[in-house]
Amino acid sequence: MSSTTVRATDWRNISQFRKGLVTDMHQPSRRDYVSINFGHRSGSYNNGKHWRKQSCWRKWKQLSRLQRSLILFILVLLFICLIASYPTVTEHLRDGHQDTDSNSAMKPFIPQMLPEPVKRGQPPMQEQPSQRKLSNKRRPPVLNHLQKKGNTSDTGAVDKAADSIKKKGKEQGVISWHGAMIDINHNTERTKNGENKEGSPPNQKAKFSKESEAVRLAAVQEAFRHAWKGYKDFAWGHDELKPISKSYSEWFGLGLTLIDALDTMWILSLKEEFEEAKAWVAAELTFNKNVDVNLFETTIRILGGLLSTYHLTGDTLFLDKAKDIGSRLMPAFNTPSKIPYSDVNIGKGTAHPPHWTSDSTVAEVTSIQLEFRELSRLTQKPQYQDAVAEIMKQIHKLDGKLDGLVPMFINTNNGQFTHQGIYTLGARADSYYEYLLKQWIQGGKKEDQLLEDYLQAIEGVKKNLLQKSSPSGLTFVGEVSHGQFSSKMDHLVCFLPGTLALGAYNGLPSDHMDLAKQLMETCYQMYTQMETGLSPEIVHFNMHQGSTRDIDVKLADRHNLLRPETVESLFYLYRFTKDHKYQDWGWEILQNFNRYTKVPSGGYTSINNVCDPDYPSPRDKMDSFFLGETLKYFYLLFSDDFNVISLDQYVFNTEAHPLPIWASA
Ligand code: DMJ
Repeated sequence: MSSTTVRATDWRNISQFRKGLVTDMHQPSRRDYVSINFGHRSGSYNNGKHWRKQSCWRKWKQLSRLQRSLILFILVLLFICLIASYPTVTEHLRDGHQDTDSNSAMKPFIPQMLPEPVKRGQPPMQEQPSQRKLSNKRRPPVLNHLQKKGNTSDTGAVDKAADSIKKKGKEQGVISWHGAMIDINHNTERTKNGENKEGSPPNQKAKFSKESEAVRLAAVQEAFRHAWKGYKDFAWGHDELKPISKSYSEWFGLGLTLIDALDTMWILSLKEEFEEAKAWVAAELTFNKNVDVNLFETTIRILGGLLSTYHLTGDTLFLDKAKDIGSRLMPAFNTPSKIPYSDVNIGKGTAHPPHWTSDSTVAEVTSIQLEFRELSRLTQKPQYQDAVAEIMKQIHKLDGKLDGLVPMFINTNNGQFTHQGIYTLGARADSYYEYLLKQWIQGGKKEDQLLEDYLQAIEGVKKNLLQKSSPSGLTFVGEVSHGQFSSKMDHLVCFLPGTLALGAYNGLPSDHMDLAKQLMETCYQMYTQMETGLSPEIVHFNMHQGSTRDIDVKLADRHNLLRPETVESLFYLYRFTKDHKYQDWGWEILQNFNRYTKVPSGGYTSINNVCDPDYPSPRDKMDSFFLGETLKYFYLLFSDDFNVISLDQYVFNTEAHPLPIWASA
C-alpha cells in the first residue's frame, strides 16, 4: 500500500487497523447508511450490567465512519448556529472561530481588522463642542415635547374623505386638496442663496461657525477617500468592496460602486478620484456583456448615476453610456401586461421574471420613472418615457389599494396586484411613494394624477400606519398585514421625513412638514438609542402603556448596512428648516460610522450588531449606496451653500443621483 493510498483511506479504518480491530482493510465492518443506535444491541445486552460498563468511547468507536461524520457535522452545525444567532457569544469565541461569510477562505481574522472600539467621550475624530454625548443609549429619550404636541394620526375628517380625491379646481398654480389650498408655486420665492423663507434659523446659529462647517465637510471628504482607497486597492472595477477580506463581490459585473460614486466625487470636489474613475468608464466600461441585471437596481444606480454625472459635468461620455444602458434595459418592458420583468440580460436582449414567480416588486417597477423620463428628454426618443408612464397609469387605476397604499407585488402577465393585504412604507413599496412626488416635481408640477396618488397615499399612511410609541410618544410608521397593525418599521422608511418635507416645500399641506419633523426625530432615535449609535435594519415600537422603552430590536434585525435614508432626510429637513440640530444629528451618525464600521485598511463595512459596541461583528461588505448616497447626503447636509445641488433645480432619484427639474433644465 503506497503512502498515497494510506492517505486516501479514511482515518477510522487506519486507527482500527492499528488496534487490530480490522483484519481486512478492503472489507471494513461498517454500514454506509445512517443508523445511529445508542440503545440495545442484540447479543450484548442480557441483564443490563454489561451494557452499562461499556464506555462512551467504545460506543463511539463502534459507530461507522459515516455515523461519526454525521454526528460531528451536526455538532459543528449547532455550534455555528449558536454563534450566528447570538453575536455577543462571538465576542468570547472570536479567537479564530468567527465566520459569517461563506467565502471564509479569503477572510483574515475579522476583529483585528476593525478599529478598536472607541470609548464614549474619546472620539477618534475632532469633535465639535455641540456634539451630543452617546451615553445612556438604552434609556428612553426625554421627549416630553413630542407628547405635548398631540397625535398626528388623529387626522379626523380629512381621513374619512381620503379615498375620494376630488380636485376642486386649479387656478394659476393653486389647487385644492381636502379643502386645503395648495400653492404649488410656493418654492419659487427664495432668498438669494436659494434658502426657503420658511422657518428662519433657530437661535442656535451663533454656536456654529464657518469653521465647523469646513471641519464637517472635510470629514466627509476624508470618509469618502478612505472608502475609495479600499475600493481602489481591493475591488477596482468590480461591483462591491469586501473590505475585511480585502476582496470584492460581483452583482452585475459592471463596476457598480465606481459608477454609483461618480457624481458624489464631483459634488465633493474630489477631482483626482473623479478623473481616475472617469478614465475607467472611458476605457473599461462596456454593457455588451452576457449578464442578467436587475432592471430597478441598474436603472437607479447606473442609468441614474450616468445621467446625473452627465448633467453635472457636461461630459458626453456619460450621456453616451447612459443611452447605451438605457436601450439595453428596454426588453424588460416586453411583457403581456407591460409591467416590466425584474431581470434583463443586457447582452442578449432577453428579459424574465425571477425563477420562482412571474411577479415584479411594486417599488421596483414604479421607481425607474425619473431616469427613463429624463433619458427620453435628452434623446428625444419617447419610447423610454412611454414605457414607464404606462406603469404609473395602470397602477393609478388598479384595485387592491388601501386608501392609496399599494401591495408589494404585481403580476407581469395580468398586471394585477398579488399577495395582497400587506401595506408598508418599507421594503418593496417604499420608493413608489417617493417617485409619485418626485415625478410630479421633475415634470414641473403639471401631472395631476401623480399628485393625487401621492396625496391620497399620505392620507392613507396617516389613517392606517401612523402610531405613537410608549413611553415617549415617538411617531412611527408601522405596517398593516391582513387587517392587523404591526409596529414594525424598516430603516428604509426613514426616507419618508425627507420626502414629506420636499412635498411641503413644493406647496403641499404644511401638516406634511409637521409629520416630517416628528418622523425625523423617530429616525434619529433609532440611531441614538442603540449602543453603537447606529440604527438597526428593522425596529419594533412598543405601544402598550407601562413600556419602559420605546424601541425593541429583534436578534435577526440588528444589522446596519450603511444605509442612507436617515441622512437623506436630515439633509432635506436641514435645507428647509435651517435648524442646525439636524446637522448635529448627522455629525453624530457620521462619527459612529467611523467608530464602528471603518476598516483600517480601507473601506467601510456593514455590521451585524448595532447593539454591541465592543463587537459590532463586521459583515464584510460595502454596498455601492454608501458612496452613491450616504456620504453624498452627509456632505450636502453639512454644507450651508444651498446652491450646491439646489432643490429648485434638481430632484434626487432614489439612489441620490440629482436629475434636473425640467422647468429649470
Ligand atoms: C438604495 O439602493 C436606494 O435608496 C433604494 O431606494 C433603497 N435601498 C438602497 C439604500 O438603502
